[in-house]
Amino acid sequence: MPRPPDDGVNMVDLETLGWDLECAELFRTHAEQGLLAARVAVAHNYLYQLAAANRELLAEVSGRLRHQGDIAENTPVVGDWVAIKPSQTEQKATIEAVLPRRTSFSRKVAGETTRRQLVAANIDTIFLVCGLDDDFNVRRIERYLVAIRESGAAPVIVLNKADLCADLEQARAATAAVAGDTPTHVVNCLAQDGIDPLKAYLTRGRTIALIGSSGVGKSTIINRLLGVDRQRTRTVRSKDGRGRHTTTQRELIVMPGGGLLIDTPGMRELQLWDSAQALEEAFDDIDVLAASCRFRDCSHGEEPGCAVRAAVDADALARRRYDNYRALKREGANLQARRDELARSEERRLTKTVHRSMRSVRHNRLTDKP
Ligand SMILES: Nc1nc2c(ncn2[C@@H]2O[C@H](COP(=O)(O)OP(=O)(O)OP(=O)(O)O)[C@@H](O)[C@H]2O)c(=O)[nH]1
Ligand SMILES: [Mg+2]
Ligand SMILES: [Zn+2]
Repeated sequence: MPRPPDDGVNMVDLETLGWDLECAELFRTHAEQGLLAARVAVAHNYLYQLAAANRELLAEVSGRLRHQGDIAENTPVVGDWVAIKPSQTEQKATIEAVLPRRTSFSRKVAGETTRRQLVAANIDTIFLVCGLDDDFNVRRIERYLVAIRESGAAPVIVLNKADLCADLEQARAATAAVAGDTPTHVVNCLAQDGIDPLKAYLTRGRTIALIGSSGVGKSTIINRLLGVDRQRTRTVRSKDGRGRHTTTQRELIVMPGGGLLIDTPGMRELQLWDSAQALEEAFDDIDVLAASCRFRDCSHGEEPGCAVRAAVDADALARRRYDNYRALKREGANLQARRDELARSEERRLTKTVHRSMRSVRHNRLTDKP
């Protein structure tokens, strides 16, 4: 829960939680109905821990909301602003509406299912945390940057575990080659090195989510920023327990000095969801080159006159970046095809249902005739 460690009474106002004029505008009709605003701190299966002005409370989604409209839009996730009706018993409330999201970080559900999973909402900045140990991988950074761009939040790259890096300059250069204008910070949590520059992002009302693979040090960074060990981190002994997640829930934490942090469990794999546009933005160097391709719809594969491939051949564009771009693009196209197929079969199902009910209406009318 958003519990400033030095503050038992928890005196936070809505602005501290990120509320602003835009929120107020979106909330206007709910306010007119006497509902209160709160922010989702933790989303359990059916129960939500909320932070409201000067208090925390538990809430459930109202039956009406659960059965109306779009499930994804109406299912609260961490970071969401919700309209609540407090109940008589002070601590419990019902969620009557979820405010439209300003930004949302999502990914495709792991595995074969074609479903989107919303990770967090209304994030301003995302710290993409990477470990500078053996696990360091710039291709993964490229992939995450596409997903972050898709979310609408501003990316910041945090290279952690600098103490475990044999060649820091090389790692920096490799990151710079894929980062574009994304700010990059190098951190060593053990020595508390590089933490202060991160504090500059913690301004009042700004929401920062930390994402990245398991074990890269997201929770450790939060503890360093807080100055107390609030988040559980992986113990040194279980270092070999690869793939085990120490953080198991997403959680919004109110920072005592201002700003909000969202800790998230590490992701084993990040599959992109809606990446077409974000991909072109994240690979804007390729996008610029593509303007000189002979064909406007050049896929930068086998077509003649491809400026992107020419740049690769001339060593002006790294081959591995080009390969990753093509792989991510293929992944996006495959997903789109599956989503289209799903939409078509849903449509067929609907059409069938409509026809069936039309037939039965017709049949009833005929039999009803005197
Ligand atoms: N050597 C070194 N170890 C670090 C550093 N930062 C964190 N660690 C260690 O890395 C391990 C994993 O850190 P966590 O903060 O639990 O990682 P996490 O990203 O939160 O992991 P999940 O919660 O599983 O997603 C812990 O044992 C930390 O002590 C660092 O800068 N250098
Ligand atoms: Mg963690
Ligand atoms: Zn081309």
